[in-house]
Order: sequence, then structure tokens, then C-alpha cells
Amino acid sequence: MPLKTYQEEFITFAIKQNALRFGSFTLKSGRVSPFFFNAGQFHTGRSLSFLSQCYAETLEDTAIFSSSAESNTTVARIPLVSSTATALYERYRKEIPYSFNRKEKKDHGEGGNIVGAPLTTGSRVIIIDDVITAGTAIRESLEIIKSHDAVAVGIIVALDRQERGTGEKSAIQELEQDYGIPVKSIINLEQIIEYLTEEGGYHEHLQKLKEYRKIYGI
Ligand code: OMP
Repeated sequence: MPLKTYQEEFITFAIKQNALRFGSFTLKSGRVSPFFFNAGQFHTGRSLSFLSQCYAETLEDTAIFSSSAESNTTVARIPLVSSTATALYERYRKEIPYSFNRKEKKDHGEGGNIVGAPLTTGSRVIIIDDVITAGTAIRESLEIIKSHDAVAVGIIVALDRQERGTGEKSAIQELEQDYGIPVKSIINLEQIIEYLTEEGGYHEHLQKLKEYRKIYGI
């Protein structure tokens, strides 16, 4: 599938912001990767606004919204959700409650570890996160949602690295199979490879990405 304009712009911008880097990086899974995506590099108002527009456009592109009630809540481990909820309203006039979980449970004030819209029994949740590699981080979010008796209806990440999960299938296929929900991404590794091929000047990186894909890809 050819890259959509926002996907091409996303890769260009991510490289410019140093969010998408090429080199040698040890991942959480222990795999040594020739590329790394660091969403923390979108750390200015302009770049965060751009990133959230891309999440919003990806969400709008999927069937997740149309198959769900208007009362979706978004949740993530980092406050990417607040900016995406803003972008969804500004661009599409969709008013979506959002929440995220803090790492440590607060034992004063209102207490608890969910900030923002409460996760109540039956609330429908879309997870927004940065990257899926083996799927461990996303599974933690899914467990949090389950522990509140809420229902995850979809997952959106910035980058799908298209790697194997714990078995022979991709991490995303495993998630879709285990939880029965769609997983979408702004971009994936295949699209980065396609972009780099077209841009030229990335010959060496391209070779390494393809070698890596042979070992850990699906
Ligand atoms: P999994 O839990 O294996 O799916 O890895 C995803 C997490 O790894 C992300 O939420 C990040 O914390 C981190 N990560 C990145 O941020 N960017 C990458 O390109 C790769 C990873 C990673 O360590 O796999």
C-alpha cells in the first residue's frame, strides 16, 4: 500500500526530530535493533501537536470509531492521550473522554492511579501508545483496563515494528488473537523501508533494517 501523505510527513518529521533514529539500540526485549523510535522527542508544543494530529488521523482512518459508541475513552501509560483527544476535537469535533494511569497509586487527594475520565465497568477504551515490539507494554495496559472491568476496543500506536511476539506470529497478530481487538499504527517498519528506498542516501541503514527484519520480523 502506498504511503499516505500524513504517513510520509510523519516519517520525515520523526527523522528530523531525532525521534526515529538509525544505529544500534538494545530494546526492552533484549533484541539489538538498527532503528529506534523515541516518542519523547516530540517534546515541543508544535511537535506534540503534529504527533497527535497523526494519531487522530489514524484513528479516523480506522473502523474503530464507527463500530463503537461515542463514549470511548482513551488510555495510555503516557499523556499522549490528552493531546490526541484535543486533536480529535479540533479536527473532527469528536469529544472523547481520556484517561491515563500513573505508575504509582496515589494514596492522598482523590487517590487511585487513573487520571482523567474514570474507567468504569463496561466503558469502551481505545489504547494509545508509542511502540509495539513484542507487545509486553500493551499487555500491561490491557490488564489495567480489565482490572477496572472496562472493555478495550482498539489499540493505536505510532510505530508497529512488525516483530514476532512470543511465538512465530507477530506481536500484533498475537494481541488481535488473544484479545480480539484491532491494532493500528501511524506507520510500520515496512513503510519506513519503503520511505527510505524512495528518499535515497539510506543504503547502509536500509540493508541493516532488512537484515533485522529477516531475524525478528514476520
Ligand atoms: P514491547 O513491550 O516489547 O512491545 O516494547 C514496546 C516498548 O519498548 C515501548 O513502549 C517503549 O518503551 C520501548 N521501545 C521504544 O520506545 N521504541 C522502540 O523503537 C523500541 C522499544 C523497545 O524497547 O522495544
